Amino acid sequence: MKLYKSLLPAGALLAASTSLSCAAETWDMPTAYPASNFQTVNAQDFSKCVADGTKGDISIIIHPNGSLFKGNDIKRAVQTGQTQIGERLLSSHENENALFGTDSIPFIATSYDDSVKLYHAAKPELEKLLEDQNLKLVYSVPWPPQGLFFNKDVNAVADMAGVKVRSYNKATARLAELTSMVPISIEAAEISQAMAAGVINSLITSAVTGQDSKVWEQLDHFYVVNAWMPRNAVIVNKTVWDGLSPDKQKVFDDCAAKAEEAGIAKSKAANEEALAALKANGMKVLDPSSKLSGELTQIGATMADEWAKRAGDAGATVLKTFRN
Ligand code: PCA
Repeated sequence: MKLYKSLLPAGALLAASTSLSCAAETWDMPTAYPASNFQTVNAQDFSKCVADGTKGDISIIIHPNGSLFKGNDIKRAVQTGQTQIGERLLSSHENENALFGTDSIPFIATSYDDSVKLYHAAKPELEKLLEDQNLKLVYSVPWPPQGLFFNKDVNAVADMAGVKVRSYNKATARLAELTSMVPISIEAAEISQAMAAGVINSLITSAVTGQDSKVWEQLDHFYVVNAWMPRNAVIVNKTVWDGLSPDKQKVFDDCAAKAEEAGIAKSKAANEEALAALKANGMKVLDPSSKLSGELTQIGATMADEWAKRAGDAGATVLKTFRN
């Protein structure tokens, strides 16, 4: 080795050692949604932004649709360093802390503008919570507003009794309970199968996830309820983050800001496209009757009170900041 080194010109040695210390790294990024979904497309763009910004030093490989880790396991996998980075619906972890469910309080933030305002109000708290779990929040993008899919006319909450509905977080499960439906927790990647098998016959989700799941094969009604706009968050292992040079951290911050902005536009466009696809596949896309809408508003108020109790002072501060 010594002999070999002595044969190399000084410049070449320096170049060799520099490229060694910045050896290109490949990171794995599990996500729970299909490759074609707007969240995943946005993550691909983010990955490209990071690759370009770090001149190829960090390649982030996206593993969509729960293929590397199932949705519910992604946060823990990033936390424990089984993978460097991942994308997860944070409200699914509301059992750890009510603040993770801030984006799923019914009828609080149901427009994109309000979703962004609520996110910024909650962000300092979320960052603290995540940091305590060895995680760093990179960026977050809202899903389109949540509605209700059924295989029949539903004109009042009474029509929902006994319906088996897929749940994905505490809010969906609680809404099911308060409407006498039966909540069943199912990963997004398994919705189509669960519907085909008759395990569920209803969904509380966006038109986009309805389209991703080809919901029209089993269901025929989508009620545009605009209940809430849950968010996916991209999180990175904090030890990995702390190991990045300030320059690389800046690349991540810049790409994250771009991803948050572009993500909103992608979410809006995906919603329009999905609503059209539901109709094109024969589904009725409907506004809820005034009876149903009134009943859901009341249930939403109950859920908001329950959330406020769980979230305590920190939750109150978030809502106050949001409303100011
Ligand atoms: N799609 C995701 C979360 C909210 C949404 O619109 C899902 O159903 O899993």
